[in-house]
Amino acid sequence: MTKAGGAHRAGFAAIAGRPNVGKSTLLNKLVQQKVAIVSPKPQTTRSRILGVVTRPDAQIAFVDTPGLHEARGGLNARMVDRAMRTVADADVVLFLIEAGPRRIDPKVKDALDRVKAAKKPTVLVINKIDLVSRDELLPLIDRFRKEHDFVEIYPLSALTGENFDGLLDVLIPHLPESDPLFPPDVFTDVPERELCAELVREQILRQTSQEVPYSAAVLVEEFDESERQVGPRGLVRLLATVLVERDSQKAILIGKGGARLKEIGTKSREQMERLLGCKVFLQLHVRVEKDWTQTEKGLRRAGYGETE
Ligand SMILES: Nc1nc2c(ncn2[C@@H]2O[C@H](COP(=O)(O)OP(=O)(O)OP(=O)(O)O)[C@@H](O)[C@H]2O)c(=O)[nH]1
Ligand SMILES: [Mg+2]
Repeated sequence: MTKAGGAHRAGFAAIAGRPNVGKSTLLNKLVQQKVAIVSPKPQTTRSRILGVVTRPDAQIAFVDTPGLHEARGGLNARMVDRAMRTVADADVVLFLIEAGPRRIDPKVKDALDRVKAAKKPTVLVINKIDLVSRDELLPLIDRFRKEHDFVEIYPLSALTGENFDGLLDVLIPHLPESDPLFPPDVFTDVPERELCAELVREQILRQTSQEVPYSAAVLVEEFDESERQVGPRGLVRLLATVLVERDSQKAILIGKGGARLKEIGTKSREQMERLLGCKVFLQLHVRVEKDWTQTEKGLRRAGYGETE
């Protein structure tokens, strides 16, 4: 079914920008599901995460990306590389910034320069407008208008939903005429076990500090659905390993008498139960994989290999 007279449109929209500006929050708001983890720390997202929005007249496959930052090799370089590849493959790009000072941070300008080089129709989304007054917003819009020929400048708050409703209508005209790319009930291509691994990583980001979150990866070793059914009697058994880079990080993660790991397990299990719609039995182990963020072998072991 299409709008009277209009053809159906479908395509990919990349969500790009500096770390921590709210890209994953926006994706979850668009899809009305928690497909991407969110935390107050930068560099939360490490891979491309698809979230599909289906309407009668259009289907938009949004792709959340890791924040664009000055990466020096290893995992960080891989993250930025993935973000840029997603931008290169997109039909339209949402370049996200946070509402804030009128002066443009050189790091934001660097990130914008990379996106501009992809030569895609780009919407500037100014997020977090709940944190600023209208008087602060207008000069910012003027300032960014001089930086690039954006197809639109769109201020909103992904957190409160302020001014969110018209965003899809801004994007759809930039998608090609096409039949839907995904069945109407599909909202992501990330497998459930990956989503569960990310929920553990989210708790690590929230419950540890300094370098620990950046040295941790989560691997689901077993995902046993043999007792799965919807409701309180269903059960999924999950065995996950947290990789860290050093013994000292392992000790921090486990905590006194295992308290930290227990709390990470409890919180992520609650989230998994919400996601899967049944009970979850979660076992978490911690293993040291020395300097895994820095070597190709380590990245592969942690699930961030070249082709993954
Ligand atoms: N006040 C306010 N906070 C927001 C808004 N959107 C996101 N946040 C907060 O900003 C922080 C970062 O959000 P994320 O969605 O993880 O940011 P991201 O751009 O995906 O970050 P990376 O994955 O690290 O690149 C979190 O604490 C969010 O709750 C918003 O509209 N208003
Ligand atoms: Mg993110």
